Amino acid sequence: MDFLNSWFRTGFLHKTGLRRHPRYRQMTWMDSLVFLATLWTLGSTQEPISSTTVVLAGYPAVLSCGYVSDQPPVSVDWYRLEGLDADQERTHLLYHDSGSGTFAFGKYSDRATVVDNANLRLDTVYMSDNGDYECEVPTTEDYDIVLSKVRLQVLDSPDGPRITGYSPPLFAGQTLHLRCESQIVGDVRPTLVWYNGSRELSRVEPSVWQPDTTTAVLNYVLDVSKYDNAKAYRCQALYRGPVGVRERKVTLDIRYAPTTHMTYPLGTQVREGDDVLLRCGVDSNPPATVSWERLEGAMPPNHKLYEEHHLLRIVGITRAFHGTYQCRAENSLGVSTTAVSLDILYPPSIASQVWNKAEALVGENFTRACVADGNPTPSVRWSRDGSEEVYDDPLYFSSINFTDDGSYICRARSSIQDFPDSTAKFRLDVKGPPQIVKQNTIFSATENGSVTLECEVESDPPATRVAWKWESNSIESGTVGRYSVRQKETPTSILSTLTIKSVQASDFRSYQCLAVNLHGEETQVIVLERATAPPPQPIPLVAIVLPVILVFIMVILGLLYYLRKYWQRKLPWTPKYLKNKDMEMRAIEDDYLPPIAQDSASPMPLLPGDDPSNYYQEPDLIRDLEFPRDKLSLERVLGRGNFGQVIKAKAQGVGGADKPMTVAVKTTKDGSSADAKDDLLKELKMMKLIPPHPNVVMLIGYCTKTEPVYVIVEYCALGNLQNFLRKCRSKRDSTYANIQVDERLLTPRDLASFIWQIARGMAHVASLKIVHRDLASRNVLIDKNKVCKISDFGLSRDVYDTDNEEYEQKTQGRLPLRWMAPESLFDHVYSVKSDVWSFGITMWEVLTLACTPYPGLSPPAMMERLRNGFRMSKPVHCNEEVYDIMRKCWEDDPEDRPTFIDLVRLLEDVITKAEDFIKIDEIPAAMYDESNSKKSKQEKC
Ligand code: ACK
Repeated sequence: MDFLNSWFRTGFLHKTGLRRHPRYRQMTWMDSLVFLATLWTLGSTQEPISSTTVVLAGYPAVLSCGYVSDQPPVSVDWYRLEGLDADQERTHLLYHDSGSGTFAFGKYSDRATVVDNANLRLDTVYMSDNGDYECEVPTTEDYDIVLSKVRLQVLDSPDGPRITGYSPPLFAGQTLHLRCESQIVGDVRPTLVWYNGSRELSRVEPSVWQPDTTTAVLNYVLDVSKYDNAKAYRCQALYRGPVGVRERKVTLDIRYAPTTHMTYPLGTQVREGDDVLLRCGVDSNPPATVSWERLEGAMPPNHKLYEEHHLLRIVGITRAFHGTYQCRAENSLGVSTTAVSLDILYPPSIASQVWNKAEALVGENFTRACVADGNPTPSVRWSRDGSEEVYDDPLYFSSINFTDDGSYICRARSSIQDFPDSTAKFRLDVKGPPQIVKQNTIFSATENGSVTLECEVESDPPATRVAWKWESNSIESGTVGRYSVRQKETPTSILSTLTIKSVQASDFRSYQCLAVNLHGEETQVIVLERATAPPPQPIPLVAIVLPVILVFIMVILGLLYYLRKYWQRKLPWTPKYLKNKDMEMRAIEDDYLPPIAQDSASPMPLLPGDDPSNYYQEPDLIRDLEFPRDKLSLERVLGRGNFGQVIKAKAQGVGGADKPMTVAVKTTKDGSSADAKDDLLKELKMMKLIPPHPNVVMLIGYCTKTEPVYVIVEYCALGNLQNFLRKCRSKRDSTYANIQVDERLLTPRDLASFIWQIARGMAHVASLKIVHRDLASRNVLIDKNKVCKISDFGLSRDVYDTDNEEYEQKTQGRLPLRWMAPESLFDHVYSVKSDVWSFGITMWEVLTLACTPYPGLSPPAMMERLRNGFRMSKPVHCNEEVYDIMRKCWEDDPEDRPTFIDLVRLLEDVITKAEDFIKIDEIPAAMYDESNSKKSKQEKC
């Protein structure tokens, strides 16, 4: 009966709505009928929905029954309601819990449980679980029940994130407030994250939301710039469980004015003829329109625009279209421009007027500029045709000389290596009065013999007249009595000869050779002396056998002559020769000792060729050599300067000798200042301190008691070494073949010997603690035996050499800048070691046959270079060892330079192997060619 009542209550009553009866658990089927009849007559009563639970499909759900008590209920029944209203309402028991056990029915069987006394938990909900549920819990034994109706709303998925706050157009500089919202469904709360690309910008965790919050919100604030254009901002909602990640993104469209920059060309230097591509990089939103212009004027005719790519192309650009190219970009928000300056590079080219031939008069200043165009600006240097020396531009000659005659090449060179040089050449034709080439100015003859005097004239324009004059005679050509004049013309000179037959005593005199041309005249004094040696007697022809004897004698004589020449040529001056002679070697060593220690009894060092009788020796150092003026007969001027002159003279009774001695007399010129006289006296004072030495010009005497002051020194027939070397240049070919027939012919051995002798002379001077201060080849004299003698002592350098540009003007006087050591140039310090420096320069002069040192460099340029450690390079034709010696003389620190004694020894070692001392074949031809033979001492290499 119980079972029937139970079925009746759970099945029938429940389905019919009778369970809503407050006592339906105690109802019998009769009660039910009465109650149903009441319901039917009263109408149905609906339970209100007590709560709604929203869940996501796939997640668990807990439906609340609303039962609140400390005691667990007697039973719990959960029903699923079907149908929309009470009439149609049907219920399914899905869960039953009572003292006899718990039951879950149907599709809830494996996922429904009761938690917290009466609440129903579904482990996983499905979309099909959407609907209303009811729970029934009796509270007391009197069958009172608690009924609760719960609505379960199952959502497929949450709404997902939504972005608000952005509405284009947006302009750079504005602030953007982005908002991201996403739905919270029940317990399913998302984490919200803002991203820019993969970069996380901000995040909010689910725990911050209150239980009843239904929307998760995350804001992001941004000051936008143009760089945010096209950037995507993402908002992600991360749900635990099956929903997972939901995302929304927004792409910004930021508007801004254009900006421009030049992307091509990469450099601003282009070569003429190249194609040039210019590209303007434009950044703008909305897009800009782009145009090009050339600020200096018209665009090149051959240009093309590619608007789409903002490109400008110029085909084969020319230098005329250098300048600034500008690109202009414009949109609704603004304008921007950018420019590039194109520098068009092109090779050097020299303006054609440089090709003109130029003429200049001797003594004039001459300048010629070389105008060269090119980009980059080319460096312009001048050189002389056939020479390696270079000169700065403009080419400048102060007081031009015949030696400057020649072709000059201007070379413009670009710093860009593969641009070819541009060259132009012009001929400089130097015109001026004739020049008498000094050869032999003293001739000798015997009485009744005949003699031919020679005078060689070089002239441009050609000499209009060359004549011989003496007393009242003047002969240009032809024969007058015993005198006949002939002229032989060569391409470069006229050789005029005066032949005197049956020479008479009155013919021993001086003659003038006069040459005249358009620009002036020149006179040379030529002296005819009486020959001292008697002419050889003719060998009488006696008989027929005589020719045989004659031939025999001639052969012997020839042999003797040859041997004599051979030994002469062996150059007894070389150290090698001296080394073989003990006596003389000792003499050399003695030179290294202070000569003060030498007494008059010890032999003076002799060099072969020295004539001991020529030396006027005095035992005392401070010698009184006052010479009687009337014993001096002046002959001719050897050379003169502004204040002084050197005169050749005969001195009678020197050292008690019977024969007159040929001497040179240094004196002041008429009208020269008191300073000039002082200088000469100073030089005399210095010379008096120097005991005789074969390589120092010897003081023979002086006349100081009355005016003019005469300083008498030994005569050196070959003049100064500088002039001598320059004169020797033209004889090169025969010289180096060693066919020696003329004192002007030089061998490498000669040059070696000169250097060595100068070192010896200076060792002597240095041992006396005398500083020369002006050692240079022009101040070395050379006698007829090619013995070098140091001369020009004291401070009177300018007295005899005023036309010598080698003394550059300084405040107190002219200074030999090119010969001076750095400490003298820059600090005015002079010492024996600064003389050593000058010796190195003198050595260089000898080896280049007297080129001007630092060729091509002006004095300031030379000094600047010297200060920076520059030294002259090795003359091509001299060997390394010799150059090494020079370089030692040019050490910066004076202490590092050798002494003159060291130098004598070093040179002995080197020049004993004199064969390769100078490499003959490598001597630059231009240095010696015939045209140079007429060059003066201003010779530049
Ligand atoms: O080369 P030179 O003929 O030699 O020209 C100069 C000129 O005088 C002016 O200095 C010459 N000279 C100087 N001293 C002497 C001397 N002692 N013997 C011969 N010539 C001399 C020098």
